[in-house]
Amino acid sequence: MTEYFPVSPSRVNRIAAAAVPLALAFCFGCGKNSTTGPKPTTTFSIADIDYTKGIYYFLYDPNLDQLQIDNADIRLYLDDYNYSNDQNSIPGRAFMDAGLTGGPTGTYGDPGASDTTSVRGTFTVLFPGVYQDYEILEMYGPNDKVLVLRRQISGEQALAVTYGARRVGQSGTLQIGGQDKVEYDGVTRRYMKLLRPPASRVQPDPSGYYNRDNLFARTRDLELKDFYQLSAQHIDPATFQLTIRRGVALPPVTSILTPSGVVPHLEVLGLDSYDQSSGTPVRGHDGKLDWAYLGPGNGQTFVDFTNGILFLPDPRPFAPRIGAAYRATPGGAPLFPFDQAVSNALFRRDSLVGTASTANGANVAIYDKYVVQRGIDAVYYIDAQFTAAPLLLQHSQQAAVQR
Ligand SMILES: [Ca+2]
Ligand SMILES: [Ca+2]
Repeated sequence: MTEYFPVSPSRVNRIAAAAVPLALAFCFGCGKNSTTGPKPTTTFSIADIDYTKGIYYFLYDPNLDQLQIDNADIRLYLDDYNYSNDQNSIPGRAFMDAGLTGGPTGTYGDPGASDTTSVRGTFTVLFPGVYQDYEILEMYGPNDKVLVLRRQISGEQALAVTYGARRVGQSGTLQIGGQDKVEYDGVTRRYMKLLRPPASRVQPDPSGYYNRDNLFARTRDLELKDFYQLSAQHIDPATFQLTIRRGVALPPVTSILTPSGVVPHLEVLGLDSYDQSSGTPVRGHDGKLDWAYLGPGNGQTFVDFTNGILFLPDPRPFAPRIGAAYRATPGGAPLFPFDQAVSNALFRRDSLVGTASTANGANVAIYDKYVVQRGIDAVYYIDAQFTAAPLLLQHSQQAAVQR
């Protein structure tokens, strides 16, 4: 069983604010009938290991800090590891945080104030906007903002950011990075907060797993691991069905038998926290996908039907960092208070916190193993069934054939 532990009042308020009763932004079954004739039903499966990588990032680690940031104060920088396009780039030094962002005072580069673990590079500013380089999402509420990049980053590329912020519960403002400092070699570098270091800087421990004792490995928590691409666009919501299965057995294993009854994986993964059978969402479970995100107001559903993207609210849906195993001392504070608060808000009767061989076994490997092997490490599968508009690529292929 998932354990529920008290979190600090500020954390409770933080998540409670995000979990306001869910506006019925989208109505399943209310879709207009297609006027272009029946479309074929697609069945799509994706393994737990195939979460989207290199696209979604927090602006700071919500397990370590809590900041209010105006979007207008954000400056995002990319070192694309390509020297041929550096005409409009600047030298930069990006620092990671082991605790509070930029230390207590938001100061980078001072060993007495914050960690000096950092990477130097040649950075180009990225621009916000629907047709630009990135956008800001708020599925975890207005404080814990999420960056979505237009282009995936990988390999030796580095992502960094500067912003003004207010630390929740404190007065005054912080300037996180943005200072230009002349360094030991005479080069003036802009100090930044590191969001993603070059891959070669993030090394596993001898067991083959990433370990938070490696400071660069901590930056891995800035990348979200709970988005999945459904390889479809313009999905018809009225046709959308989702199940989550363990393994490849027949009949498929889509639930967990617990002392309190059968708990579908849909609820275990945090996608069924409301009973909507009466038309008004109430806390509980109806065995059906909830309509909206945990987050408020923005009208986003768990499924972005237009772009074919599934969001699972738990930061590590297939191995949540919650409960007794993730507290420093028995009964003590959670090591990952944000993860715990999200889980508490999900209200699920069980979650994947067990050892690998148990019915609610966690799959830690997909998040922390250095070399993930599909045949060994994929355990859970997301199965979606829907009708959708043909992808643009298919259109162009058909057009080519017709010519
Ligand atoms: Ca470059
Ligand atoms: Ca539901």
